Amino acid sequence: MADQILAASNKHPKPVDRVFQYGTAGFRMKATLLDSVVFRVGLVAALRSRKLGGQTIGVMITASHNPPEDNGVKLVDPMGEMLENAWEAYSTELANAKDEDVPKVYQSLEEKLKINPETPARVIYARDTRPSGPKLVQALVDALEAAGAEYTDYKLLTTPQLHYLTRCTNTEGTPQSYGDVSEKGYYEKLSEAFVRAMKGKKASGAVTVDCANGVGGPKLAELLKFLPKASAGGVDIKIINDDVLKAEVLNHECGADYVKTKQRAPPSSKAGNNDRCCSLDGDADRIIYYFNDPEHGFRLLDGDKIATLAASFIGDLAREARLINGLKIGVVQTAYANGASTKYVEKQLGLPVVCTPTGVKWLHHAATKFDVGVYFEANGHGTVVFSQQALKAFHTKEPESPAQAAALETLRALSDLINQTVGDALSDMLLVEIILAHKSWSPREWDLTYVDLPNRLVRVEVGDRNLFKTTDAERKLVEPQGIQDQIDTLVKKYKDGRSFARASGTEDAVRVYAEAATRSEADDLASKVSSIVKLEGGSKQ
Ligand code: G16
Repeated sequence: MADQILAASNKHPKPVDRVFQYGTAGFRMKATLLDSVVFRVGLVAALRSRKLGGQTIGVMITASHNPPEDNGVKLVDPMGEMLENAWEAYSTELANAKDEDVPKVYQSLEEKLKINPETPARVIYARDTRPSGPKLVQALVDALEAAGAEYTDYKLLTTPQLHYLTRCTNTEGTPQSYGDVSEKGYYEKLSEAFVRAMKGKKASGAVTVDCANGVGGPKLAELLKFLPKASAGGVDIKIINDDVLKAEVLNHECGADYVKTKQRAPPSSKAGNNDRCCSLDGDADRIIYYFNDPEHGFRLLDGDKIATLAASFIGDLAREARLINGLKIGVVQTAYANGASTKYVEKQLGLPVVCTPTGVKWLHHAATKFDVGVYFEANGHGTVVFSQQALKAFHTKEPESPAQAAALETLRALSDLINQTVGDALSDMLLVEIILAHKSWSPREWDLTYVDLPNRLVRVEVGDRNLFKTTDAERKLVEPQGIQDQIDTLVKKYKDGRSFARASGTEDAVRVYAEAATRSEADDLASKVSSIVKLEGGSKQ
């Protein structure tokens, strides 16, 4: 096998002087630099599958919210979760090996991890709509063939669909079966659950969905074929920004990341006052809602607002179903969560909040400690996970009234609708639509649940982002030395001020977040902290 790996690897040479790192969501960079990385990730996928006794591993080729010329690759573990932490380091090691050392590093991992090379290796993969995708897929296939892995190409998928299919593949024919192993199975599962959860309720008005000109566009169009029409109990879903043929428009002035960071609707939006709108990101794992308030202007309903909406709704259902005392419900956030949302969850909803570093893998893990773990990053990446005990209770509790029976049925439907593997913009959108229909809420009523502290997110380009090291769930910098003291001194000068800086794991930049009692204070704090970061981070070459 070593000879095959070397011969195949020679077709995918590593760019000299490049150091690669498995970041927040796998490897991300300019697509032109990624060929050798994808090849080597293919080798890791084969090793990981063999290590897990031939369970299927997923590989997703996407750069999600990043610009069209970028691409990325990440691995999905058997139950649809993000790759186990230790394996990120093995991936990084193989990605950085000299070309001629690739077979040696592969074999040393095999030995170190006690992997039997005779065990079958199984991999499934998919990609988003970027033009660089097909060539990178070829690099992946070359690796899988050299490593003797079986593989299935799912072509174009959203990232959460690939996570879903990975879990379905590994649970097929078992009592834990997660669903039919097909893209169609995904649409059927979501639409059936949606119909059950909407029973007797009616959506009000239309929702306009900005698909970031990414893979979410065609996939949402496909999902619509399975959902009931608005006249038959469905939602009127209007799709915009679904051009996947013009590569350069992907994520350009549209999509969830644009709306969240710019705090404005895509310029192409033609939505009127109070119209319900949402934006997906380039691979449809994030969603942000918003609307234009005639009095207050643009209003953002971000991941925090989706989390609080979901937590309060599921909490109410659990109460109606008389399950509330037996279930631990909690919310998981990151440092980016608006301070007002954390306060609302703790004080108004009376639920515990856990803060983790950025990256779904951290949030997901923390959420599984609850029976109902609601996790969302403020940028709209999140989902709700249910423990086995919660699912059992939804299915076995004997209702004593029609209201209790209805609450239990909605809980069962939600547990089928919500993607248990990872944040999924399509499933999350249906969840929000269901909740708004149940509550007969417009986006304005949802927005009024609590008032966000004015905040600002700034992307600061520095000479070396790796100089910035954090602690306390990324809320404090330990390096460069002395920088946190400067930030602390500044923050004290602002009412309700809070600010932090951390190196991005998907972009070559440091992100600075600031919030304060007023818009001008939040902007001022963000700009001052950004200046400190720029100074300490060195100038860009
Ligand atoms: C990815 C991760 C998210 C993270 C985001 C930004 O999102 O999956 O968990 O919040 O990157 O990360 P960072 O601030 O480290 O750049 P996506 O949608 O790009 O896959």
